[in-house]
Amino acid sequence: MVTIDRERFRESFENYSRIGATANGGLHRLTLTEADKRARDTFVDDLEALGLDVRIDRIGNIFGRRDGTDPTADPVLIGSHLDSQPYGGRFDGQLGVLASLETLRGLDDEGVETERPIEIVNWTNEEGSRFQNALLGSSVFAGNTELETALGLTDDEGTTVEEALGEIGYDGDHPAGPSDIHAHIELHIEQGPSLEAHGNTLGIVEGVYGMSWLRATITGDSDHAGPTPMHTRSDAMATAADAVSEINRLPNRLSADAVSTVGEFTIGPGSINVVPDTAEFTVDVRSDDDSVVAEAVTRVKQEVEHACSRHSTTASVEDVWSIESTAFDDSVCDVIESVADDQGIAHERMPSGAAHDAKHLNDIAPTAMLFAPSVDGKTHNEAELTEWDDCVRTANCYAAVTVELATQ
Ligand code: HGY
Ligand code: MN
Ligand code: MN
Repeated sequence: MVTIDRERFRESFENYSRIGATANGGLHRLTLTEADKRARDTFVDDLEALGLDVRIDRIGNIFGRRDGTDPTADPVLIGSHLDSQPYGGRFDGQLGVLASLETLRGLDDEGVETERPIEIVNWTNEEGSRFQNALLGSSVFAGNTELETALGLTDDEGTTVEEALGEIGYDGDHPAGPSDIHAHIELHIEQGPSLEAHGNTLGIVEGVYGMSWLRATITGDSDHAGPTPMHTRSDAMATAADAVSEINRLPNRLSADAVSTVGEFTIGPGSINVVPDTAEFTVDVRSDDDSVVAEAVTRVKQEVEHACSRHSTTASVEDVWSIESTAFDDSVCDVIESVADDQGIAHERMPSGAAHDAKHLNDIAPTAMLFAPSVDGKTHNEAELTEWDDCVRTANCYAAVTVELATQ
């Protein structure tokens, strides 16, 4: 039995939360930036302090390996991500990485040897905010994204993933690709309202929604805001505004769980008395049902087209990134449920509307996730919060499931 050391866990969490901390109590720790480097360096130091064999792969994923009594056995993989949204919370990703670290520390405290090796991981670019292919490191590891494609992705300044990895010294040389894993579990915050609403402490995550990211670029014609009659304008901003309000209404017409989000929006030339000639915006559409996501993508493109015809503008809509919905492994979910029952933790089975690296691991190993409750469901927000009791209780469950899987 492994017990999470509550105070050490808290101290570790506060220590990492100072890296890239924002004034409002959140994190600004975009992937492969200086702040991400400092979090990575701290993580490597912590792994080395545990005497783990540390390796960094070609896409910058960081692994630590704790040997088992049977070094030939396939390992159990635990972990999550340390990168954050531009103004994200301290729990998204970080909770899972630090609960994994405390699990290994707890095993050492109690001198527990597991039959299987246990590996811990920090994935590169889970968030997809700076380089818009989320779950990047885990998708390369699982063989779902070519390494060269991933290394060639660029941010808004034109910096490639490869350059950014080199700048922070995490351009590892270990091959980045699938290896044999017995099972993978990820602890993460729910980032939604269900656990709190149902009075449950633990979510047993049975799957992840499918999703698609698009980028629409509208082209009009700049004109004077004064003498140009409304009916002769080719206004890119008015076109985008029309399309976005329709895109926001789309989910209700498609399914109960469908969602759409326009997260980025820019116009040009950006002068108070000039009719805008360019507008660009992103769209994120999701559902547990891949056919609903496909329908949403088709409808988004149609709404843009209709808006262009109303405003005499033109548009291009780029398919940026997508993943299919995923069903996690029943047997791993069952292990989580039986441990939660043993520990008397109120739990429920649920899907995840948020994407997670576990989605890719599920393609190469039996995988499932554990959720800790989010206060008010708030996340991707500096006010993101999970009560410390809930962090500790779910981490204890996570540690026990890890040991259970490592002795199978
Ligand atoms: O977009 C997501 O669901 C995740 O936060 N990257
Ligand atoms: Mn996350
Ligand atoms: Mn996130």
